[in-house]
Amino acid sequence: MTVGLIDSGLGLVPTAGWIRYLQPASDMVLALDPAGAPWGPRPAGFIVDRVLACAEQAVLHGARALVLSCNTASVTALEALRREFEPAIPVIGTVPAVKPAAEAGRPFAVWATRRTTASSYQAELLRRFAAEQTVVQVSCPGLAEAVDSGDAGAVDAAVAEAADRTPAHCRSVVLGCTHYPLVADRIRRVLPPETRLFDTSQAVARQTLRRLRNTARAVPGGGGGVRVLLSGEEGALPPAARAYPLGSALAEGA
Ligand code: DGN
Repeated sequence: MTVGLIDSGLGLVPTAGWIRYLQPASDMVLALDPAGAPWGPRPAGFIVDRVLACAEQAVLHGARALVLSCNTASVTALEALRREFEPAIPVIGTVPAVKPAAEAGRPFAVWATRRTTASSYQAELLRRFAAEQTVVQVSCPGLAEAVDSGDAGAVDAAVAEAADRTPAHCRSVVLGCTHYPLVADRIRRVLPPETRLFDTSQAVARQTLRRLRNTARAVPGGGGGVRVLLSGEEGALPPAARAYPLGSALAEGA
């Protein structure tokens, strides 16, 4: 059974890593959109088109479940993706880990792209789960792009800027963009040591495997293969690909 994961860039790596860890035999198709990245600053229609194009390619290459491994795209294009592919192909979205952070009972900040922090989806998520909490939204312009680029200086600058705008009373930070867990160590360095970080990569991987088990046509097993699909003529992987777990699989699959 092949899982298709979709993101503009390396944000799909943490969830792909968890899927591989939890079920090593899963085959995966990773559909990246380097020609359209970054999605964060783009208009909604653009994001919907790119997500649907990535999904189509992933399905053509055998995906029998689709994970939209991007918060920006999930708050923008999840409905369109579901309309197009469900119920034949289950679609799993990714939204910031507001619920577990709120349940931890400490004031928290949500770091994400501006499109995510400004979305009505996010507003509703906060209203439902964090009404009694002190929540601060911090948009992090340029951070996802910096992660893809592998430029540590650019990552540190964007992280420092976000940390400056995070009030001291926030004792947890939700990493509300799938790229950010890849630089969690650099983020930890600039936050007070007791700060808890939340992200959804493990939960989304578990949910994906659950959905697959519940799909009547699910066939267990596979060879644990990874296939990488890249948009654009050149089809270039984000420069930082090799720096991360699964990066060598990404490089071999490309
Ligand atoms: N990884 C995406 C997210 O979770 O919001 C951001 C991708 C981008 O292109 N900015």
